[in-house]
Amino acid sequence: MSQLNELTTRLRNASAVTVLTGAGVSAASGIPTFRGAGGLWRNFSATELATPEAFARDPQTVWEWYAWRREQILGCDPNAAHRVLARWTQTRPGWRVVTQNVDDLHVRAGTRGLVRLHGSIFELRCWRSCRGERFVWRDERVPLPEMPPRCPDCGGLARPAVVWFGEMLDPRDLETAAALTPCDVFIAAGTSAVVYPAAGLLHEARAQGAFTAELNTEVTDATRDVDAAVQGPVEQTLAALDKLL
Ligand code: BJW
Ligand code: ZN
Repeated sequence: MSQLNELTTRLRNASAVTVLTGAGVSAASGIPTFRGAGGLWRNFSATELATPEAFARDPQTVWEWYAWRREQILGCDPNAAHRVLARWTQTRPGWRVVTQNVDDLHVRAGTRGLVRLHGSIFELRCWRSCRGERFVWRDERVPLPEMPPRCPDCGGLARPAVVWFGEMLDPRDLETAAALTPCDVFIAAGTSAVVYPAAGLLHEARAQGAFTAELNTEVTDATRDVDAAVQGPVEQTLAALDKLL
Protein backbone atom coordinates (compact mmCIF):
# COMPACT_ATOMS: atom_id res chain seq x y z
CA MET A 1 0.00 0.00 0.00
CA SER A 2 1.37 3.47 -0.80
CA GLN A 3 2.09 5.78 2.13
CA LEU A 4 -0.72 8.09 0.98
CA ASN A 5 -3.20 5.20 0.89
CA GLU A 6 -2.15 3.98 4.29
CA LEU A 7 -2.52 7.48 5.74
CA THR A 8 -5.96 7.78 4.11
CA THR A 9 -7.10 4.51 5.71
CA ARG A 10 -5.79 5.61 9.10
CA LEU A 11 -7.56 8.96 8.80
CA ARG A 12 -10.84 7.32 7.79
CA ASN A 13 -10.80 5.34 11.02
CA ALA A 14 -9.53 8.15 13.24
CA SER A 15 -11.52 10.24 15.66
CA ALA A 16 -8.64 12.25 17.15
CA VAL A 17 -6.25 13.77 14.61
CA THR A 18 -3.60 16.40 15.35
CA VAL A 19 -1.82 18.28 12.59
CA LEU A 20 1.35 20.21 13.47
CA THR A 21 2.09 22.79 10.79
CA GLY A 22 5.19 24.79 9.88
CA ALA A 23 6.32 27.35 7.35
CA GLY A 24 6.01 24.92 4.42
CA VAL A 25 2.22 25.11 4.74
CA SER A 26 2.34 28.82 3.89
CA ALA A 27 4.96 28.48 1.13
CA ALA A 28 2.34 28.18 -1.61
CA SER A 29 0.80 31.44 -0.35
CA GLY A 30 4.12 33.14 -1.17
CA ILE A 31 5.58 33.36 2.34
CA PRO A 32 9.26 32.35 2.54
CA THR A 33 10.27 29.52 4.88
CA PHE A 34 12.96 30.00 7.57
CA ARG A 35 15.54 27.48 6.53
CA GLY A 36 16.79 26.83 3.04
CA ALA A 37 17.03 29.11 0.02
CA GLY A 38 14.21 31.51 0.97
CA GLY A 39 15.40 31.94 4.55
CA LEU A 40 17.73 34.87 3.97
CA TRP A 41 16.86 38.54 4.40
CA ARG A 42 19.48 41.05 3.27
CA ASN A 43 22.58 39.30 4.64
CA PHE A 44 20.95 37.91 7.76
CA SER A 45 19.65 34.42 8.30
CA ALA A 46 16.12 34.35 9.66
CA THR A 47 17.16 32.25 12.62
CA GLU A 48 19.80 34.84 13.61
CA LEU A 49 17.19 37.60 13.72
CA ALA A 50 14.63 35.65 15.74
CA THR A 51 16.42 36.04 19.07
CA PRO A 52 16.16 38.41 22.06
CA GLU A 53 19.92 39.04 21.75
CA ALA A 54 19.51 40.32 18.17
CA PHE A 55 16.69 42.60 19.31
CA ALA A 56 18.64 43.92 22.30
CA ARG A 57 21.60 44.68 20.02
CA ASP A 58 19.73 46.18 17.09
CA PRO A 59 15.96 46.61 17.52
CA GLN A 60 15.69 48.74 14.38
CA THR A 61 17.05 46.01 12.08
CA VAL A 62 14.95 43.31 13.72
CA TRP A 63 11.84 45.50 13.39
CA GLU A 64 12.64 46.22 9.73
CA TRP A 65 12.69 42.49 9.11
CA TYR A 66 9.33 42.06 10.88
CA ALA A 67 7.85 45.09 9.06
CA TRP A 68 8.91 43.56 5.73
CA ARG A 69 7.34 40.22 6.68
CA ARG A 70 4.11 41.83 7.95
CA GLU A 71 3.70 43.64 4.64
CA GLN A 72 4.43 40.51 2.66
CA ILE A 73 1.99 38.39 4.72
CA LEU A 74 -0.85 40.93 4.43
CA GLY A 75 -0.55 40.61 0.66
CA CYS A 76 -0.89 36.79 0.81
CA ASP A 77 -3.95 34.61 1.10
CA PRO A 78 -4.52 31.20 2.68
CA ASN A 79 -3.88 28.34 0.23
CA ALA A 80 -5.47 24.92 -0.26
CA ALA A 81 -3.55 23.49 2.72
CA HIS A 82 -5.02 26.10 5.11
CA ARG A 83 -8.48 25.64 3.60
CA VAL A 84 -8.53 21.83 3.87
CA LEU A 85 -7.27 21.94 7.47
CA ALA A 86 -9.82 24.62 8.39
CA ARG A 87 -12.64 22.51 6.94
CA TRP A 88 -11.47 19.44 8.83
CA THR A 89 -11.56 21.34 12.14
CA GLN A 90 -15.03 22.68 11.29
CA THR A 91 -16.57 19.37 10.31
CA ARG A 92 -14.70 16.73 12.33
CA PRO A 93 -14.74 17.03 16.10
CA GLY A 94 -11.40 15.90 17.53
CA TRP A 95 -9.39 17.04 14.49
CA ARG A 96 -7.10 19.88 15.54
CA VAL A 97 -4.33 22.06 14.19
CA VAL A 98 -1.27 23.16 16.17
CA THR A 99 0.83 25.70 14.30
CA GLN A 100 4.32 27.11 14.62
CA ASN A 101 3.44 29.79 12.07
CA VAL A 102 2.99 33.40 13.11
CA ASP A 103 1.30 34.51 9.86
CA ASP A 104 -2.34 34.03 11.03
CA LEU A 105 -3.24 32.31 7.72
CA HIS A 106 -4.86 29.39 9.59
CA VAL A 107 -7.01 31.93 11.45
CA ARG A 108 -7.93 33.69 8.21
CA ALA A 109 -8.91 30.33 6.68
CA GLY A 110 -11.34 29.78 9.58
CA THR A 111 -9.55 27.05 11.56
CA ARG A 112 -11.40 26.18 14.77
CA GLY A 113 -9.57 25.56 18.05
CA LEU A 114 -6.18 26.52 16.58
CA VAL A 115 -3.18 26.33 18.93
CA ARG A 116 -0.51 28.92 18.04
CA LEU A 117 2.79 27.91 19.60
CA HIS A 118 4.95 30.84 18.43
CA GLY A 119 2.46 33.73 18.65
CA SER A 120 1.35 36.12 15.92
CA ILE A 121 3.34 38.61 13.89
CA PHE A 122 0.38 41.02 14.14
CA GLU A 123 0.57 41.16 17.93
CA LEU A 124 3.01 43.31 19.92
CA ARG A 125 4.14 43.47 23.51
CA CYS A 126 6.31 45.65 25.71
CA TRP A 127 10.03 44.79 25.52
CA ARG A 128 10.27 45.50 29.25
CA SER A 129 7.02 43.64 29.98
CA CYS A 130 5.77 46.66 31.97
CA ARG A 131 2.33 45.03 32.31
CA GLY A 132 3.55 41.45 32.46
CA GLU A 133 4.69 39.05 29.73
CA ARG A 134 1.19 38.06 28.78
CA PHE A 135 -0.03 41.54 27.97
CA VAL A 136 -0.12 41.79 24.17
CA TRP A 137 -1.97 44.05 21.78
CA ARG A 138 -2.94 43.63 18.15
CA ASP A 139 -1.72 46.05 15.50
CA GLU A 140 -2.20 45.13 11.84
CA ARG A 141 -1.16 48.50 10.48
CA VAL A 142 1.27 48.29 7.58
CA PRO A 143 3.42 50.28 7.62
CA LEU A 144 3.56 50.84 11.38
CA PRO A 145 3.32 54.59 12.08
CA GLU A 146 6.43 54.56 14.25
CA MET A 147 9.59 52.48 13.82
CA PRO A 148 10.45 50.90 16.10
CA PRO A 149 6.95 50.96 17.62
CA ARG A 150 6.48 51.99 21.26
CA CYS A 151 4.62 50.55 24.22
CA PRO A 152 1.42 52.58 24.81
CA ASP A 153 1.82 52.17 28.59
CA CYS A 154 5.44 53.02 29.38
CA GLY A 155 6.57 54.56 26.09
CA GLY A 156 9.47 52.10 25.91
CA LEU A 157 10.28 49.77 23.01
CA ALA A 158 7.62 47.39 21.76
CA ARG A 159 8.53 43.99 20.29
CA PRO A 160 6.68 41.46 18.17
CA ALA A 161 4.68 39.09 20.40
CA VAL A 162 6.32 36.02 18.89
CA VAL A 163 8.50 33.38 20.54
CA TRP A 164 12.19 33.79 19.80
CA PHE A 165 14.97 31.25 20.30
CA GLY A 166 15.80 30.80 23.96
CA GLU A 167 12.38 32.05 25.05
CA MET A 168 9.73 29.97 26.73
CA LEU A 169 6.55 29.17 24.89
CA ASP A 170 3.39 30.20 26.72
CA PRO A 171 2.93 27.22 29.07
CA ARG A 172 -0.82 27.26 28.43
CA ASP A 173 -0.34 26.81 24.67
CA LEU A 174 2.24 24.10 25.19
CA GLU A 175 -0.05 22.26 27.61
CA THR A 176 -2.95 22.47 25.18
CA ALA A 177 -0.72 21.13 22.39
CA ALA A 178 0.69 18.36 24.59
CA ALA A 179 -2.87 17.31 25.48
CA LEU A 180 -3.46 16.74 21.75
CA THR A 181 -0.59 14.23 21.39
CA PRO A 182 -2.59 11.24 22.63
CA CYS A 183 -4.40 10.91 19.28
CA ASP A 184 -5.07 8.34 16.55
CA VAL A 185 -3.12 10.11 13.81
CA PHE A 186 -0.48 12.84 14.20
CA ILE A 187 0.66 14.67 11.06
CA ALA A 188 3.72 16.95 10.79
CA ALA A 189 3.02 19.16 7.78
CA GLY A 190 5.52 21.50 6.12
CA THR A 191 7.91 21.71 9.04
CA SER A 192 11.62 20.92 9.19
CA ALA A 193 10.84 19.47 12.65
CA VAL A 194 14.07 20.79 14.18
CA VAL A 195 12.71 23.43 16.54
CA TYR A 196 11.83 22.27 20.03
CA PRO A 197 9.58 21.92 21.92
CA ALA A 198 7.24 21.91 18.86
CA ALA A 199 9.13 19.09 17.13
CA GLY A 200 8.94 17.02 20.31
CA LEU A 201 5.15 16.80 19.96
CA LEU A 202 5.59 14.37 17.06
CA HIS A 203 7.78 12.09 19.17
CA GLU A 204 5.38 12.32 22.12
CA ALA A 205 2.47 11.35 19.87
CA ARG A 206 4.43 8.40 18.50
CA ALA A 207 5.45 7.26 21.98
CA GLN A 208 1.77 7.29 22.95
CA GLY A 209 0.80 5.05 20.06
CA ALA A 210 -0.38 7.50 17.40
CA PHE A 211 0.08 6.67 13.73
CA THR A 212 2.50 9.39 12.61
CA ALA A 213 2.89 10.96 9.19
CA GLU A 214 4.98 13.64 7.58
CA LEU A 215 3.97 15.78 4.59
CA ASN A 216 6.97 17.61 3.18
CA THR A 217 8.71 18.36 -0.10
CA GLU A 218 12.05 17.26 1.44
CA VAL A 219 13.49 14.62 3.70
CA THR A 220 13.77 15.95 7.29
CA ASP A 221 15.03 14.77 10.67
CA ALA A 222 11.56 13.32 11.25
CA THR A 223 11.23 11.34 8.01
CA ARG A 224 12.84 8.15 9.23
CA ASP A 225 10.81 8.13 12.44
CA VAL A 226 7.31 8.44 11.00
CA ASP A 227 4.99 5.64 9.88
CA ALA A 228 4.16 7.37 6.60
CA ALA A 229 6.20 10.03 4.81
CA VAL A 230 4.41 11.58 1.86
CA GLN A 231 6.82 13.62 -0.21
CA GLY A 232 5.43 16.54 -2.21
CA PRO A 233 3.83 19.97 -1.78
CA VAL A 234 1.65 19.80 1.33
CA GLU A 235 -1.15 21.83 -0.30
CA GLN A 236 -1.46 19.13 -2.98
CA THR A 237 -1.18 16.22 -0.55
CA LEU A 238 -3.83 17.66 1.79
CA ALA A 239 -6.17 18.37 -1.13
CA ALA A 240 -5.68 14.77 -2.33
CA LEU A 241 -6.29 13.36 1.16
CA ASP A 242 -9.41 15.50 1.52
CA LYS A 243 -10.81 14.02 -1.70
CA LEU A 244 -9.97 10.46 -0.69
CA LEU A 245 -11.61 10.72 2.75
C1 BJW B 1 7.30 22.31 2.28
C2 BJW B 1 6.82 23.13 1.27
C3 BJW B 1 5.61 22.73 0.64
C4 BJW B 1 8.62 24.00 2.02
N1 BJW B 1 5.03 21.61 1.04
N2 BJW B 1 6.71 21.21 2.65
C5 BJW B 1 15.98 20.47 22.52
C6 BJW B 1 17.00 20.03 21.67
C7 BJW B 1 17.78 20.96 20.96
C8 BJW B 1 17.54 22.33 21.09
C9 BJW B 1 16.54 22.76 21.90
C10 BJW B 1 15.79 21.83 22.61
N3 BJW B 1 14.88 22.52 23.32
C11 BJW B 1 15.02 23.83 23.07
C12 BJW B 1 16.03 24.03 22.23
C13 BJW B 1 16.49 25.36 21.70
C14 BJW B 1 15.64 25.90 20.57
C15 BJW B 1 15.69 24.90 19.42
O1 BJW B 1 14.79 24.16 19.18
N4 BJW B 1 16.77 24.91 18.69
C16 BJW B 1 16.96 23.99 17.57
C17 BJW B 1 16.93 24.77 16.28
C18 BJW B 1 18.21 23.21 17.78
N5 BJW B 1 14.27 26.15 21.01
C19 BJW B 1 13.90 27.25 21.63
O2 BJW B 1 14.71 28.13 21.88
C20 BJW B 1 12.46 27.40 22.03
N6 BJW B 1 12.39 27.81 23.39
C21 BJW B 1 12.66 26.98 24.39
O3 BJW B 1 12.87 25.80 24.21
O4 BJW B 1 12.66 27.57 25.60
C22 BJW B 1 13.07 26.80 26.72
C23 BJW B 1 13.61 27.68 27.80
C24 BJW B 1 13.73 27.18 29.05
C25 BJW B 1 14.21 27.98 30.06
C26 BJW B 1 14.55 29.28 29.80
C27 BJW B 1 14.42 29.79 28.55
C28 BJW B 1 13.94 28.99 27.53
C29 BJW B 1 11.75 28.51 21.25
C30 BJW B 1 11.72 28.26 19.79
C31 BJW B 1 11.06 29.46 19.09
C32 BJW B 1 11.18 29.39 17.56
N7 BJW B 1 10.89 30.66 17.01
C33 BJW B 1 10.83 30.81 15.56
C34 BJW B 1 10.61 32.30 15.23
C35 BJW B 1 9.17 32.72 15.50
C36 BJW B 1 8.96 34.16 15.25
C37 BJW B 1 9.07 34.53 13.79
O5 BJW B 1 8.41 33.96 12.92
O6 BJW B 1 9.81 35.45 13.53
O7 BJW B 1 9.79 30.02 15.03
S1 BJW B 1 12.27 30.17 14.72
C38 BJW B 1 11.40 29.52 13.36
O8 BJW B 1 11.50 28.09 13.34
C39 BJW B 1 9.93 29.85 13.61
C40 BJW B 1 9.25 28.60 13.14
O9 BJW B 1 7.96 28.50 13.70
C41 BJW B 1 10.19 27.53 13.59
C42 BJW B 1 10.03 26.22 12.88
O10 BJW B 1 10.36 26.34 11.53
P1 BJW B 1 9.48 25.58 10.44
O11 BJW B 1 8.11 26.05 10.49
O12 BJW B 1 9.70 24.13 10.57
O13 BJW B 1 10.13 26.17 9.10
P2 BJW B 1 11.43 25.70 8.28
O14 BJW B 1 11.77 26.79 7.36
O15 BJW B 1 12.48 25.21 9.19
O16 BJW B 1 10.92 24.42 7.47
C43 BJW B 1 9.99 24.50 6.43
C44 BJW B 1 9.76 23.11 5.91
O17 BJW B 1 8.75 23.15 4.94
C45 BJW B 1 11.00 22.48 5.24
O18 BJW B 1 11.18 21.17 5.76
C46 BJW B 1 10.64 22.42 3.75
O19 BJW B 1 11.17 21.28 3.12
C47 BJW B 1 9.14 22.36 3.83
N8 BJW B 1 8.39 22.89 2.68
N9 BJW B 1 7.60 24.18 1.04
C48 BJW B 1 5.55 20.86 1.97
N10 BJW B 1 5.01 23.46 -0.40
ZN1 ZN C 1 5.69 49.04 28.44
